[in-house]
Amino acid sequence: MAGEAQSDCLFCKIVAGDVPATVVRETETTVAFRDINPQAPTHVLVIPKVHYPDAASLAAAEPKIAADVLREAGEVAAEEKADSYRIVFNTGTGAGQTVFHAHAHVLGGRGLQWPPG
Ligand code: D5M
Repeated sequence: MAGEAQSDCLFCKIVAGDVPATVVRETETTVAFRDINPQAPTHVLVIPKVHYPDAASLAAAEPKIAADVLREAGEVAAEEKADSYRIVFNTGTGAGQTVFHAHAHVLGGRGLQWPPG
């Protein structure tokens, strides 16, 4: 059913505590943890606890939780003292999405180029 944990999903396993992660924040609806392959001094992933394959499908089904993810991304940036930062939702393999559980990348702590590659 939509939103239910998927047994083959890495980020559902992190939510369940079955795969370790360096968690920096947790709320009733979200978990934020450090990316295993950081691309900037601050590189934190914010995920909803419910499973949706990407940010747009999350927002369509659970707009409040999608807003929770965005708010938590801002809280992470504030805690990391990143006054300039980028929130990225890679969507689809062509855009570099490799984990099909909605997640926001929060990147900061260095200058960020535009446009991204
Ligand atoms: O982003 C998926 C991101 O997930 C990518 O930057 C690596 C990160 N990742 C993968 N496995 C882990 C674990 N176990 N802990 C923390 N971070 C992880 P995408 O936008 O799908 O390419």
